[in-house]
This record gives sequence, structure tokens and C-alpha cells, in this order.
Amino acid sequence: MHDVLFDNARVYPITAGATADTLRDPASCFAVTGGLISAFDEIVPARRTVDLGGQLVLPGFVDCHTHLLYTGDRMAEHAMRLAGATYEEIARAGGGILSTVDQVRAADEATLVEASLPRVNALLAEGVTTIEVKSGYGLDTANELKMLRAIRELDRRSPARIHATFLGAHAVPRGHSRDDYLREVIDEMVPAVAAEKLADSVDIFVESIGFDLQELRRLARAASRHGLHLRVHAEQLSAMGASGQAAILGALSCDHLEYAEPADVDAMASAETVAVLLPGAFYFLRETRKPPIGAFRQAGVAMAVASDLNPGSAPIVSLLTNAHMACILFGLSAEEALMGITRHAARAMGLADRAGQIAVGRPADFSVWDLPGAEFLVYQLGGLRPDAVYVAGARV
Ligand code: DI6
Ligand code: FE
Repeated sequence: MHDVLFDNARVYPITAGATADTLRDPASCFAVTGGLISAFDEIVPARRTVDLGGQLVLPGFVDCHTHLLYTGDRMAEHAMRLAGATYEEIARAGGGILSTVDQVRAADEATLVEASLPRVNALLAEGVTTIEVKSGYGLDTANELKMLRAIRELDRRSPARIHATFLGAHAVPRGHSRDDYLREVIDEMVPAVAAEKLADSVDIFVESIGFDLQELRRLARAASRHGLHLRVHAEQLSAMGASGQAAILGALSCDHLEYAEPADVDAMASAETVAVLLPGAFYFLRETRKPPIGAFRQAGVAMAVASDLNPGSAPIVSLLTNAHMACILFGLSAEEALMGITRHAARAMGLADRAGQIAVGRPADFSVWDLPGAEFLVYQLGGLRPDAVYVAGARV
């Protein structure tokens, strides 16, 4: 006997080979038992039936790259950029990431949670049930651990499933040499994060204003020694070969990728590294160089789409807006964008078998929509809200 049968729906499972046809040929029902999908496209006996009246059902969306834990804002920098300054110029002048670091260091854990919970709730309200949140605005052991504990508290306080990524290697704090700081990241922070099980993955910003390839290799070795996955901010502002290198090092994902080159794409294809596209940051920083979508497609590299939600380069609290921008700005198809915020995003987080799909044995995380078709989500921009969101089979 199943717990609940959801019947009379149009269910888009977003399976491996999702194509335009999959989107046109939805299943009509599924069952939930003990918080998991227990039957799919099959009428089964259940204690309760919910008639969805022909509504659309999609897997809970997955925002696989955010920096949503922060306090304060960077509106002044935004004004500077509107007047012509670049993101790098502001960072080199001591603003940028380091100005948010000052704010985050001054806040206690509870303040960070209170400031960030509305952003989590806004994502959840549009159907995002799994969210990755990075540290990286602490930049010393105590403050990085404070951020990661605050992220764990966000997970406790919100119905959404929140997973932390340790991004100690986001920038070099004032008053430190790069080498000393990276040593602290590797020798103190990574072991402490692993010991307290505060993160699933380790991330690093490889860039002319961030860290270099040799530092990426050092951090990757430390992550692997401590059983943490590797993810990398790569090729956002310049071509450094970081994505190719990260793929060889076994990274789950390379993120941004505007400047990725053919050798990077080949290495990512061979290693099955996911390409995480962040069109919101591209839009907000008025970048012009686009990631090599055609090459990723051709090489069979899975493309995820995420918000990069952060106060500096992407204060955009909407994954659906990013999916829309991935279509319009980067040329993804509707199916690619929907795969990008579900199945492929789950893979980028190392959750390939736990999120992003409606399939037997997986958590019953889904949203219900009164829309003519799934493609509508990347057609209309704004004003879209699901009628209901479920996490582990419970309406939230
Ligand atoms: N790239 C980004 O887009 C974010 N971090 C990074 O390494 C931006 C973070 C910020 O500006 O606060
Ligand atoms: Fe980022």
C-alpha cells in the first residue's frame, strides 16, 4: 500500500534523455511512500489520492551554485559599474568580495541566518527544493566555520535541502600573502571542515584576481585526502586552463566558463565534469564573451544552470530567471535549460541519484504548476509561481 497517489497530472520526469518529445509526452501519475517516489506512471493502491486536475508536475529545481549566505549589499559598487568601472577594477581597489568579507566577519551566525533565510524562501517559493550554498566571505578559519555552521542552520530552518560548499579559496584576505593564506586553507580549514562534516565539496576561484593552477592542484589534493568533492570557479573573466585542469583532477563541476577553450571542453567531456552556466553573473557584469555552448553540446558535456546568487556579481534571487537567461543569452533550448536546473544541476552537486528527477526510489521533491507546458517556464519571464511545492512528499 502506497501513502499517496498523485493522479491526473502531467508529470515531466526530466529523465536522462529528455528531449522535446519527453516534454510533450508526460506521465499521468505517481505515488509517494515514506517521502520517496514509490511508483511512476502506474495506478497503484494508496491510502490517499490527490487529483491534480491536469496540472503540470516537475522535479524540485536544484540551484547548484549560490553564495546566498551574506549580510549587507554592494549597491555602491553597482553604481560604480554603471558609471563604467569593471568588476576587476573594484576588486583590485579593495572592494568587491573583500567588502562583503568585512560585513560577514562583523555578523554573528544568527544574523547571517536571518539575513539569508528570505533568499532561501524566495527560491523555494519558485520550486527550488535543493540549494548549494558556498562559504568564502569569512577568509579565516573561525569565520569560514561560522559561515558553514550558519549554512547548516539554514538547512535546519528551511524545508529546502541545503548543501554547503567550502570556498575558503575565494580571495586572499587583507594583510596576508597568498601562500600563507592558502596554507591556512589547506592545513587548518579543510581538515576542520571535514572533521565537523560541514561541507560536501571544496571550491576555488581560479582567476587573475583569485588563485592560480598550481594552487588549484594543491587544494584539490587536500580535498581528496579529506574525502571532499572538488568544484571550481573557472574561466569567468579570463582563460587560465582551470577547467581543463579541474576536470583532470576529478572535479564534479566547472562553473562560469565564459573563456573555456577547446582543450578544456575535451577534458571536461572525458572526465564527465558538469559545466555550470551562470548567465545571471554574465548579465549583471555586462560580460560579452559567452561560454562555448555549441562545443559543450557537441562534446556531450552536461550543462547545468545556476543563479550564482551573491551580493556582488549576481544579486538575482531567481533560478527561473537564470534558466530564461540561459536560453536567451546563451542559446540553450527549453529542454536543456530544464535539464540544467534539475538533473544536471544535481550531478554538479554530487547528488545525481538524490535530486533533480521524479523517479522511483528518489526523494519526492516536486512542484505543481498551472501552465500549458514545461517550456512556459523559459518563455514567460517573471510572475511564475507554482501552486504547490513538495519536499519529501510533504507540501511546504
Ligand atoms: N565569482 C563570482 O561570480 C562570485 N564569486 C566568484 O568567485 C562573486 C562573489 C562576489 O562578488 O561577492
Ligand atoms: Fe560563484
